[in-house]
Amino acid sequence: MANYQYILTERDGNVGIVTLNRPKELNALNFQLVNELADALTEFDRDSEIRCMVITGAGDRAFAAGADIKEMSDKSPIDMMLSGFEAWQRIKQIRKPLIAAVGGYALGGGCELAMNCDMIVASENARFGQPEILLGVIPGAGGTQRLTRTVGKYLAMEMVLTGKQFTAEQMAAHGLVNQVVPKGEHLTAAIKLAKEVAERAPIAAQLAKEAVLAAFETPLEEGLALERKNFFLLFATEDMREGMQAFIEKRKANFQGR
Ligand code: CO8
Repeated sequence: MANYQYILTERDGNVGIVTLNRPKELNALNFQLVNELADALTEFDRDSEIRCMVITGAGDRAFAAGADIKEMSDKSPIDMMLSGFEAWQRIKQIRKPLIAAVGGYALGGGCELAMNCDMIVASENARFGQPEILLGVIPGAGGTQRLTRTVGKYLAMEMVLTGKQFTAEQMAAHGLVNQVVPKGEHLTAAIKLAKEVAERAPIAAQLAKEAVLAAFETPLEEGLALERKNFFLLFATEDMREGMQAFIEKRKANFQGR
Protein backbone atom coordinates (compact mmCIF):
# COMPACT_ATOMS: atom_id res chain seq x y z
CA MET A 1 0.00 0.00 0.00
CA ALA A 2 1.13 3.52 -0.74
CA ASN A 3 2.13 5.89 2.04
CA TYR A 4 -0.99 7.86 2.89
CA GLN A 5 -1.21 11.08 4.88
CA TYR A 6 -4.89 11.16 5.87
CA ILE A 7 -5.95 7.52 5.99
CA LEU A 8 -4.71 4.28 7.54
CA THR A 9 -5.08 0.90 5.88
CA GLU A 10 -4.89 -2.55 7.38
CA ARG A 11 -6.08 -6.06 6.66
CA ASP A 12 -7.76 -8.57 8.89
CA GLY A 13 -7.85 -11.87 7.05
CA ASN A 14 -9.75 -11.29 3.82
CA VAL A 15 -11.09 -7.93 5.00
CA GLY A 16 -9.47 -4.62 4.01
CA ILE A 17 -9.98 -1.79 6.50
CA VAL A 18 -9.57 1.90 5.71
CA THR A 19 -9.63 4.42 8.57
CA LEU A 20 -10.21 8.10 7.84
CA ASN A 21 -7.53 9.61 10.01
CA ARG A 22 -8.03 13.29 10.84
CA PRO A 23 -9.61 12.84 14.26
CA LYS A 24 -8.94 16.43 15.42
CA GLU A 25 -10.91 17.72 12.44
CA LEU A 26 -13.59 15.06 12.99
CA ASN A 27 -12.21 13.28 9.89
CA ALA A 28 -13.36 16.10 7.60
CA LEU A 29 -12.98 14.99 4.01
CA ASN A 30 -10.44 17.19 2.28
CA PHE A 31 -9.73 16.52 -1.40
CA GLN A 32 -6.52 14.61 -0.70
CA LEU A 33 -8.23 12.37 1.85
CA VAL A 34 -10.98 11.40 -0.60
CA ASN A 35 -8.34 10.74 -3.25
CA GLU A 36 -6.32 8.58 -0.89
CA LEU A 37 -9.48 6.72 0.11
CA ALA A 38 -10.33 6.03 -3.54
CA ASP A 39 -6.74 4.84 -4.16
CA ALA A 40 -6.78 2.50 -1.15
CA LEU A 41 -10.19 1.03 -1.99
CA THR A 42 -9.15 0.54 -5.61
CA GLU A 43 -6.01 -1.24 -4.47
CA PHE A 44 -8.01 -3.56 -2.17
CA ASP A 45 -10.50 -4.07 -5.01
CA ARG A 46 -7.67 -5.42 -7.20
CA ASP A 47 -6.18 -7.56 -4.43
CA SER A 48 -7.38 -11.15 -4.76
CA GLU A 49 -6.82 -11.79 -1.02
CA ILE A 50 -9.36 -9.10 -0.09
CA ARG A 51 -13.05 -10.01 -0.34
CA CYS A 52 -14.82 -7.24 1.56
CA MET A 53 -13.86 -3.78 2.82
CA VAL A 54 -14.72 -1.65 5.83
CA ILE A 55 -14.46 2.14 6.03
CA THR A 56 -14.37 3.79 9.45
CA GLY A 57 -13.27 7.01 11.15
CA ALA A 58 -10.45 7.45 13.66
CA GLY A 59 -11.35 8.49 17.19
CA ASP A 60 -14.69 8.11 18.91
CA ARG A 61 -16.30 11.39 17.78
CA ALA A 62 -16.84 10.99 14.06
CA PHE A 63 -17.03 8.79 11.02
CA ALA A 64 -16.64 12.03 9.04
CA ALA A 65 -18.17 15.46 9.75
CA GLY A 66 -18.42 16.22 6.05
CA ALA A 67 -16.32 17.77 3.34
CA ASP A 68 -13.60 20.08 4.67
CA ILE A 69 -15.40 23.42 4.94
CA LYS A 70 -12.16 25.35 5.45
CA GLU A 71 -10.73 23.93 2.24
CA MET A 72 -13.94 24.50 0.25
CA SER A 73 -14.80 27.99 1.47
CA ASP A 74 -12.89 29.91 -1.24
CA LYS A 75 -13.35 27.46 -4.11
CA SER A 76 -14.95 28.27 -7.45
CA PRO A 77 -17.42 25.95 -9.22
CA ILE A 78 -14.65 24.91 -11.59
CA ASP A 79 -12.25 24.16 -8.69
CA MET A 80 -14.93 21.93 -7.19
CA MET A 81 -15.61 20.23 -10.50
CA LEU A 82 -11.94 19.59 -11.23
CA SER A 83 -10.68 18.55 -7.81
CA GLY A 84 -13.71 17.12 -6.07
CA PHE A 85 -15.59 14.55 -8.00
CA GLU A 86 -13.38 12.09 -9.82
CA ALA A 87 -12.43 10.36 -6.55
CA TRP A 88 -16.10 9.97 -5.54
CA GLN A 89 -16.74 8.38 -8.93
CA ARG A 90 -13.91 5.92 -8.29
CA ILE A 91 -15.41 5.01 -4.90
CA LYS A 92 -18.76 4.37 -6.59
CA GLN A 93 -17.05 1.96 -8.98
CA ILE A 94 -15.58 -0.34 -6.32
CA ARG A 95 -16.83 -3.84 -7.15
CA LYS A 96 -16.32 -5.63 -3.83
CA PRO A 97 -18.77 -5.10 -0.96
CA LEU A 98 -18.08 -2.06 1.22
CA ILE A 99 -19.28 -1.65 4.80
CA ALA A 100 -19.35 1.67 6.67
CA ALA A 101 -18.58 1.43 10.40
CA VAL A 102 -20.03 4.65 11.79
CA GLY A 103 -19.37 6.00 15.28
CA GLY A 104 -20.26 9.64 16.05
CA TYR A 105 -20.94 12.14 13.27
CA ALA A 106 -21.68 11.12 9.69
CA LEU A 107 -22.63 14.51 8.30
CA GLY A 108 -22.75 15.96 4.81
CA GLY A 109 -20.10 14.22 2.72
CA GLY A 110 -19.62 11.84 5.68
CA CYS A 111 -23.22 10.69 5.44
CA GLU A 112 -22.83 10.49 1.67
CA LEU A 113 -19.69 8.38 2.03
CA ALA A 114 -21.54 5.99 4.35
CA MET A 115 -24.32 5.80 1.75
CA ASN A 116 -21.74 4.96 -0.94
CA CYS A 117 -21.11 1.81 1.07
CA ASP A 118 -23.27 -1.28 0.66
CA MET A 119 -24.11 -1.74 4.33
CA ILE A 120 -23.95 0.57 7.33
CA VAL A 121 -23.16 -0.53 10.88
CA ALA A 122 -23.50 2.26 13.45
CA SER A 123 -22.91 2.69 17.14
CA GLU A 124 -25.70 4.17 19.23
CA ASN A 125 -23.92 7.55 19.40
CA ALA A 126 -23.84 7.86 15.58
CA ARG A 127 -25.53 10.95 14.13
CA PHE A 128 -26.54 11.22 10.50
CA GLY A 129 -27.37 14.44 8.74
CA GLN A 130 -27.11 16.52 5.58
CA PRO A 131 -26.33 19.96 7.06
CA GLU A 132 -25.18 21.56 3.80
CA ILE A 133 -28.19 23.87 3.72
CA LEU A 134 -26.85 25.52 6.89
CA LEU A 135 -23.82 26.50 4.81
CA GLY A 136 -25.87 27.76 1.89
CA VAL A 137 -25.33 24.72 -0.33
CA ILE A 138 -26.86 21.27 -0.85
CA PRO A 139 -25.45 17.73 -0.76
CA GLY A 140 -23.04 17.21 -3.66
CA ALA A 141 -21.90 13.60 -3.44
CA GLY A 142 -25.18 11.78 -3.88
CA GLY A 143 -27.09 12.78 -0.72
CA THR A 144 -30.27 13.97 -2.37
CA GLN A 145 -30.46 10.81 -4.49
CA ARG A 146 -29.28 7.97 -2.23
CA LEU A 147 -31.05 9.31 0.84
CA THR A 148 -34.33 9.74 -1.03
CA ARG A 149 -34.18 6.30 -2.60
CA THR A 150 -33.47 4.73 0.79
CA VAL A 151 -35.53 6.63 3.37
CA GLY A 152 -38.17 8.08 1.03
CA LYS A 153 -39.11 11.61 0.03
CA TYR A 154 -40.44 12.98 3.30
CA LEU A 155 -37.59 12.16 5.66
CA ALA A 156 -35.05 13.02 2.95
CA MET A 157 -36.70 16.41 2.52
CA GLU A 158 -36.64 17.03 6.27
CA MET A 159 -32.95 16.11 6.47
CA VAL A 160 -31.89 18.11 3.43
CA LEU A 161 -34.10 21.15 4.13
CA THR A 162 -33.42 21.50 7.87
CA GLY A 163 -29.90 20.07 8.18
CA LYS A 164 -30.97 18.37 11.43
CA GLN A 165 -29.13 15.37 12.82
CA PHE A 166 -30.79 11.97 13.26
CA THR A 167 -29.78 9.09 15.51
CA ALA A 168 -28.63 5.66 14.39
CA GLU A 169 -31.88 4.20 15.76
CA GLN A 170 -33.95 6.65 13.71
CA MET A 171 -31.98 5.87 10.56
CA ALA A 172 -32.22 2.12 11.23
CA ALA A 173 -36.00 2.48 11.50
CA HIS A 174 -35.94 4.03 8.00
CA GLY A 175 -33.68 1.38 6.48
CA LEU A 176 -30.44 3.35 6.22
CA VAL A 177 -28.60 1.49 9.02
CA ASN A 178 -28.25 -2.30 9.10
CA GLN A 179 -27.22 -2.69 12.72
CA VAL A 180 -27.05 -0.42 15.76
CA VAL A 181 -24.49 -1.54 18.35
CA PRO A 182 -23.33 -0.13 21.70
CA LYS A 183 -20.99 2.87 21.61
CA GLY A 184 -17.48 1.94 20.53
CA GLU A 185 -18.45 -1.43 19.04
CA HIS A 186 -19.21 -0.35 15.47
CA LEU A 187 -15.86 -1.36 13.99
CA THR A 188 -15.83 -4.79 15.63
CA ALA A 189 -19.40 -5.39 14.45
CA ALA A 190 -18.62 -4.19 10.92
CA ILE A 191 -15.55 -6.43 10.67
CA LYS A 192 -17.63 -9.39 11.89
CA LEU A 193 -20.20 -8.70 9.17
CA ALA A 194 -17.41 -8.21 6.60
CA LYS A 195 -15.91 -11.59 7.55
CA GLU A 196 -19.27 -13.23 7.02
CA VAL A 197 -19.43 -11.73 3.53
CA ALA A 198 -15.77 -12.67 2.94
CA GLU A 199 -16.60 -16.33 3.56
CA ARG A 200 -19.09 -16.31 0.69
CA ALA A 201 -18.23 -16.90 -2.95
CA PRO A 202 -16.32 -13.73 -3.92
CA ILE A 203 -17.34 -13.49 -7.57
CA ALA A 204 -20.97 -14.08 -6.62
CA ALA A 205 -20.64 -11.30 -4.02
CA GLN A 206 -19.39 -8.85 -6.64
CA LEU A 207 -22.07 -9.76 -9.16
CA ALA A 208 -24.72 -9.60 -6.41
CA LYS A 209 -23.55 -6.09 -5.46
CA GLU A 210 -23.70 -5.01 -9.09
CA ALA A 211 -27.21 -6.42 -9.45
CA VAL A 212 -28.57 -4.87 -6.23
CA LEU A 213 -27.11 -1.47 -7.16
CA ALA A 214 -28.75 -1.75 -10.57
CA ALA A 215 -32.09 -1.50 -8.75
CA PHE A 216 -31.19 2.15 -8.07
CA GLU A 217 -30.38 2.96 -11.64
CA THR A 218 -32.46 0.94 -14.06
CA PRO A 219 -36.07 0.17 -14.93
CA LEU A 220 -37.23 -3.22 -13.60
CA GLU A 221 -36.91 -5.09 -16.91
CA GLU A 222 -33.32 -3.93 -17.36
CA GLY A 223 -32.43 -4.75 -13.75
CA LEU A 224 -33.94 -8.20 -14.09
CA ALA A 225 -31.98 -8.76 -17.31
CA LEU A 226 -28.72 -7.80 -15.56
CA GLU A 227 -29.55 -10.09 -12.62
CA ARG A 228 -30.26 -13.01 -14.98
CA LYS A 229 -27.04 -12.41 -16.91
CA ASN A 230 -25.01 -12.36 -13.68
CA PHE A 231 -26.86 -15.43 -12.39
CA PHE A 232 -26.10 -17.41 -15.57
CA LEU A 233 -22.49 -16.17 -15.57
CA LEU A 234 -21.89 -17.65 -12.13
CA PHE A 235 -22.49 -21.12 -13.57
CA ALA A 236 -19.08 -20.65 -15.22
CA THR A 237 -17.30 -20.42 -11.85
CA GLU A 238 -15.55 -23.17 -9.91
CA ASP A 239 -17.10 -21.68 -6.78
CA MET A 240 -20.60 -22.49 -8.04
CA ARG A 241 -19.62 -26.17 -8.51
CA GLU A 242 -17.97 -26.15 -5.08
CA GLY A 243 -20.96 -24.47 -3.39
CA MET A 244 -23.51 -26.89 -4.78
CA GLN A 245 -21.28 -29.96 -4.31
CA ALA A 246 -20.64 -28.94 -0.68
CA PHE A 247 -24.39 -28.72 -0.11
CA ILE A 248 -24.89 -32.19 -1.57
CA GLU A 249 -22.01 -33.61 0.50
CA LYS A 250 -23.30 -31.83 3.63
CA ARG A 251 -20.04 -29.93 4.24
CA LYS A 252 -18.97 -26.29 4.35
CA ALA A 253 -18.04 -24.82 0.96
CA ASN A 254 -14.50 -23.65 0.43
CA PHE A 255 -14.67 -20.77 -2.05
CA GLN A 256 -11.55 -19.75 -3.99
CA GLY A 257 -12.83 -16.78 -5.96
CA ARG A 258 -12.55 -18.59 -9.28
N1 CO8 B 1 -14.75 20.80 7.77
C1 CO8 B 1 -13.64 21.31 8.36
N2 CO8 B 1 -13.41 21.26 9.68
C2 CO8 B 1 -14.33 20.67 10.45
C3 CO8 B 1 -15.52 20.12 9.92
C4 CO8 B 1 -15.70 20.18 8.49
N3 CO8 B 1 -16.77 19.65 7.89
N4 CO8 B 1 -16.25 19.61 10.93
C5 CO8 B 1 -15.55 19.83 12.05
N5 CO8 B 1 -14.39 20.47 11.76
C6 CO8 B 1 -13.35 20.90 12.71
C7 CO8 B 1 -13.78 22.14 13.48
O1 CO8 B 1 -13.53 23.29 12.72
C8 CO8 B 1 -12.91 22.03 14.70
O2 CO8 B 1 -11.60 22.48 14.37
P1 CO8 B 1 -10.81 23.49 15.35
O3 CO8 B 1 -10.61 22.69 16.62
O4 CO8 B 1 -9.56 23.78 14.61
O5 CO8 B 1 -11.72 24.66 15.57
C9 CO8 B 1 -12.82 20.53 14.96
O6 CO8 B 1 -13.17 19.92 13.71
C10 CO8 B 1 -13.82 20.05 16.01
O7 CO8 B 1 -15.12 20.49 15.65
P2 CO8 B 1 -16.05 21.41 16.59
O8 CO8 B 1 -15.22 22.22 17.54
O9 CO8 B 1 -16.99 22.16 15.70
O10 CO8 B 1 -16.81 20.27 17.41
P3 CO8 B 1 -18.26 20.38 18.07
O11 CO8 B 1 -18.38 19.18 18.94
O12 CO8 B 1 -18.48 21.72 18.66
O13 CO8 B 1 -19.28 20.23 16.82
C11 CO8 B 1 -20.10 19.32 14.74
C12 CO8 B 1 -19.31 19.05 16.05
C13 CO8 B 1 -21.56 19.57 15.08
C14 CO8 B 1 -19.97 18.07 13.88
C15 CO8 B 1 -19.51 20.57 14.04
O14 CO8 B 1 -18.11 20.40 13.94
C16 CO8 B 1 -20.05 20.80 12.66
O15 CO8 B 1 -21.16 21.27 12.52
N6 CO8 B 1 -19.24 20.50 11.63
C17 CO8 B 1 -19.61 20.76 10.25
C18 CO8 B 1 -20.62 19.77 9.75
C19 CO8 B 1 -21.02 20.12 8.32
O16 CO8 B 1 -21.56 21.15 8.05
N7 CO8 B 1 -20.75 19.20 7.39
C20 CO8 B 1 -21.11 19.37 6.00
C21 CO8 B 1 -19.99 19.98 5.23
S1 CO8 B 1 -20.44 20.32 3.55
C22 CO8 B 1 -20.35 18.82 2.77
O17 CO8 B 1 -20.05 17.83 3.36
C23 CO8 B 1 -20.66 18.79 1.30
C24 CO8 B 1 -20.30 17.44 0.69
C25 CO8 B 1 -19.99 17.60 -0.76
C26 CO8 B 1 -19.15 16.40 -1.25
C27 CO8 B 1 -18.52 16.66 -2.58
C28 CO8 B 1 -17.11 17.24 -2.43
C29 CO8 B 1 -16.37 17.34 -3.71
